[in-house]
Parts: sequence; C-alpha cells; structure tokens
Amino acid sequence: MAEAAVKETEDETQELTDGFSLVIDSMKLNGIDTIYGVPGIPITDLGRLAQAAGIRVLSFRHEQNAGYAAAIAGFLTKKPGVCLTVSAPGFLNGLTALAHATTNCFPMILISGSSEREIVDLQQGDYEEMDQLAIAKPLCKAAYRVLHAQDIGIGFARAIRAAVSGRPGGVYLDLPAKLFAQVVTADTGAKSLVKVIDAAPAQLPSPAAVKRALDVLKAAKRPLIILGKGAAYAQADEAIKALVEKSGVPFLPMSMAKGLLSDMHPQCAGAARSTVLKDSDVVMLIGARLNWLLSHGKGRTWGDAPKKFIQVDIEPREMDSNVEIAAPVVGDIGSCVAALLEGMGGNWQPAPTDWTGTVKAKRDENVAKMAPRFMNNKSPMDYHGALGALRTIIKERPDTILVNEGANTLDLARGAIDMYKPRKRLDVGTWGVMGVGLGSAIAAAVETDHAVLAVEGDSAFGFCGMEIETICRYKLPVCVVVFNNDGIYRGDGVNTGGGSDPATTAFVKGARYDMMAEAFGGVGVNVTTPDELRRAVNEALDSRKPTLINAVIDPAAGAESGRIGNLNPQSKLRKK
Ligand code: ADP
Ligand code: TPW
Ligand code: MG
Repeated sequence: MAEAAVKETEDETQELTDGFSLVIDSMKLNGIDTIYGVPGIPITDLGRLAQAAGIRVLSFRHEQNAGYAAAIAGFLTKKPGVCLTVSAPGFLNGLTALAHATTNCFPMILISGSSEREIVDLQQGDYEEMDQLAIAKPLCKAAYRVLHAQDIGIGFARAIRAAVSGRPGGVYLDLPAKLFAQVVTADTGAKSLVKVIDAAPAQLPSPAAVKRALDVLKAAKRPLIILGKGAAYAQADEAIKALVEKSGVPFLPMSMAKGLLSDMHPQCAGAARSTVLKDSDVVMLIGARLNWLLSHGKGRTWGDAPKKFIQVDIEPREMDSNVEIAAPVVGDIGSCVAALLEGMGGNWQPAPTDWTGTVKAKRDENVAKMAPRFMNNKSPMDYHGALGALRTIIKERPDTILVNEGANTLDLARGAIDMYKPRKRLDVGTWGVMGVGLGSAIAAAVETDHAVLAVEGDSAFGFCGMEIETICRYKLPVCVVVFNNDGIYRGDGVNTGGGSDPATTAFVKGARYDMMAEAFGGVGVNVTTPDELRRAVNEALDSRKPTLINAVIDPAAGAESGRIGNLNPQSKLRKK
C-alpha cells in the first residue's frame, strides 16, 4: 500500500509528453521543417503546436493543392513533402495528390487525422467516419497507422524510409484523433523517437551491368541519351553532365528534366526530337520510363530501325516494362552514372560525328524555323507571341522556377521556353494533372526562395485558382500568368446540339482573372500584347510581389487537346 503511494507520487513528478509533441518531435528530428495542409478536427492543434515549435505550416484553401505542394517539395528537396489533412473529406481531397506523387516517383507523406477506430470498424457512424487506411493503400507506396503514442517515432521512421528509399513515392500515415492526446512520460517518449539514418541508401549497380551497358553504347552508331525527371530528382547534375559530355551523345530531356543540362548545350537534341527518336540505334534512358510519354518505346515515333535500350533506373521491375531492355543498369542514378563514367576510362571514343552533326543540323534548322513565330506582336496574342515574351524573360532570369500547366499552354510553352538550370521546370507530370500549378508554385517559392513564374491555361488555373489567396497571404514571390483563351483548348467552341447552353469547353468570355489577385491585396494586371506581358512579368519578378496577369489569348489559337489530340477516342473517326 505504502509502496504504491510512493510510486504514484514519483509518477506525478515525472515530466510528461503527448502524441502532439511526439509527432512534432519526430518530424523535427528528421529534418521535416515544413507542413502543407488545411486545419480542422482533429489536427487544428497539431498545426498550431507545430508552428509554435518552429515548423513552417502553410495553410491552404484546399487539401488537393496542399498535397501537390508537398509532392513538388519532395521532388525539389529529396525529403518527403508533408501534407496534413483532417479526416474523411480532407483526407480524400489529399488523396489525388498522394496518388499523383506516387505515379511521378516523388516522395511525399500524407498525414491525416482519423476518427475512432472502435466506432469506424463497427461502422457506427462516427464524426467523419471512414476506413482511411484501407482506402489509401492501393493509391500509394505504403500506408501505416499509429495507435499508440510510443509508436509515433517508429511510424514516422517507416513513413520516411518508404517515401524516399528505392523508387520514391507517396506514403499515407493515419493518425487517429485519440493518439494526439495520449500521454506518456517524457522519458518514454524521448526513447521512442527514431532518427532515420541513411533514409535513401545508395544502390550500386553491378559491375557486369555497367560493362554490358558500355559495350552496347560503344557499338552504337547513332546513340541517344534520354534524361527523365528521375535524373533531375537524383541531384547528380555534375556527374550526368560529365557522362553526356564524355560520351558526346545527343541528349533529349523529358519535360521536367529540361534544364538539367542547359537547353543551349551543344548536345541538346530537344528541338530535333522526332529525328533522334526515329533514327537512333541505341537509347540510354536515365530516370525516364518508356510510358505513353515516350510512345511505349515502339511504333511510328520510334521508326523502323532496330533499337537497343540501356536503362538506368532504381526500380528493377521497370526493366522490360514496354520493350526489351538490352542493358538494364539498376541502382541509384548518382551511383550508376559514376560507375558508367569510371568504366568509360580515359580514352572513350565519343559518338560518331556524322550522327551528332546530323542531329545538330536538324536542331538548328528547327530552332531557326520557330524563331520568327516567337517575335510576333499580335493582339489578341497567339500562344507563340505570348511565349516569345516569356522565353526571353527566363533566358534573362534563369534561376526563376517555371511552373506550367494547361493543354496548348503546356505543350507550346514546353517547346518555346528554354531552360538553363536543373529542377527549374515543374509541370503536370506523368498523368497530366490539371490543377497542380499553384500548389507547385507555392512549394517552389517556399522551398527554394527563388521567384516563381506560373504559366497557366485558364482551365488549369480554375482547378487551383483560390490558392492565389494563399500566395497573397504568405506574400510569396509568385507571378501567375493566366493564358486566357476563354476555355479549354479553345474559347470559340459551340454547342453543336443547339440550345442556349455554352459549349462544354467554353468559359465566360473576356473574364478578368487579374481581379482575383486584387481581391486579396495582390497585384493584378490585364495584358493584351506581348510587350505588355513582358513588362508586367518583369515588374512582378523584380518586386517579388504576388501578381496575377490575365493574358488575353486569341480564343481560336489553340488545338483540341494541345499536342496530344491523337489520344482522343474519336479523333480517328473525325479525320475520316
Ligand atoms: P519522365 O516522365 O521525365 O520521363 P518518369 O517519371 O517516367 O520520368 O521516370 C522517372 C524514373 O526515375 C522512374 O522510373 C524512377 O524509378 C526513377 N528514379 C527516380 N529517382 C531515382 C534515383 N534516385 N535513381 C534512379 N532512378 C530513379
Ligand atoms: C484533373 C483534362 C486536359 S487539359 C485541360 C483539361 C480540362 C484544360 C486545358 O485548357 P487550358 O489550356 O488549361 O485552358 P489551353 O491553353 O489549351 O486552353 N481534369 C484533370 N486533369 C486533366 N488533365 C483533365 C481534367 C484536361
Ligand atoms: Mg484555355
């Protein structure tokens, strides 16, 4: 009896901690210093306490945009970007971004509060009841739930490792409301924390794989290197540059790999894309998948000449996903490229000059052909006139991060705007998701402190436009340019069934998106010529003030589905 009383007194004098603190301590211990999310039950206090503890907490207007921000933060930093949401509806809003992160191989952790397990599992109708763990599982790389405060440390360690090791991806971490208030002694809590050592261990390729790849490359007459966003993610910029230059092989950057080596690099084959895909005989893929974006490695795009593929990727199961890979090199890109460079030795014979000469000539020809189109000063603007202004701005300000989404606005900007530095182009990724723009812009500004130029189709902007308030609220150096052509693909669509409803692809004519920025104390500008656009963007990037420019584009200038109209089920029928 007396003994028990003494013990109780001891416990009372012991310092205590709770679930809230252990979540925050786990993040801080592992260098997670930013949270993107939307508050509400049961995570409002977690956000407040995290902010008080020195974590930057960015409150969004919709979880999907917070999730896209977290995904891009992961891409830019190689640390998992964290998105924090409430239960059921907030969780579901975050889920699209989690799936998007997983699809794009970006490390991200979606943390959602959840309702009481006992009630959820008996389906008794709890507040925002939903079996979130089960729903998240098929949409991400891993999903975990923590039920006890003393397991929070392990929960975070597992989530972080799963997100960044091997092929990066999205992880769901379910934190039930009850967990946050659970109390343990400070001592128990401290002992339960885990600092993740070497979260993404180097994965070295086998010497045999490296030799095989070099043998294939050596025998090539018309070699090509394709750099994907995995290569940009890997942050092995110098080694990749050295490999490209030592090999003398022309390189083709995928959308988000533009700038990994400057588009001005003499070996860049960006403007000779169809030629190099068709005529190459050996293709080395570095951090790029042979998915739809590369026509699955076969068909007309790739021509009839037999081809051999070398693929450098961390995911062994990516090999042979679409066509036979003659030389798989499995490992992390940094290690693989270093091994390839070493294997090439001191007297590697660079790619044949008849091939590199042909590619360069084709490239220069195409560049010259396009140049006059970017110089037109039409009003209303066409895409090329408007993009001509923006391409000059990025050339003059190569550290600016370019965010880009839309259909024509995306496809034409990708070709028009040359990139000069790694990880400066952020776009719709593997799925072509509309609405990633403002979340990406916010994360880019927060994570890098560089000014951001977001070039948005008016439809694309509509999916995330309310985050202009977030940009204004946090005073972020983001300049959003809405390419306003009154609609999806084109603004001149008609309702072919007659009737008074507008076409499904048409929006309100002459809308003034710039006024949205003014509503929140930002700068709004309406521009109708490339000169006005140039002036407004330069001013925004100089001032670093939140700015929204409504750029009036000719409603008849665009093409259905931009550059990928061939994927429309009816496009073949229509052509007949
Ligand atoms: P893109 O769309 O630019 O062609 P993808 O998203 O299709 O690029 O491909 C990216 C690839 O990069 C994925 O297959 C992924 O496994 C791989 N990857 C990502 N990070 C690394 C890394 N650090 N080392 C090796 N491969 C990586
Ligand atoms: C989440 C389908 C692809 S492109 C696009 C839509 C709706 C909008 C194109 O119009 P925008 O660009 O942005 O005005 P422009 O210059 O051609 O006029 N929902 C999601 N993702 C996709 N990809 C779609 C719908 C789509
Ligand atoms: Mg549009």
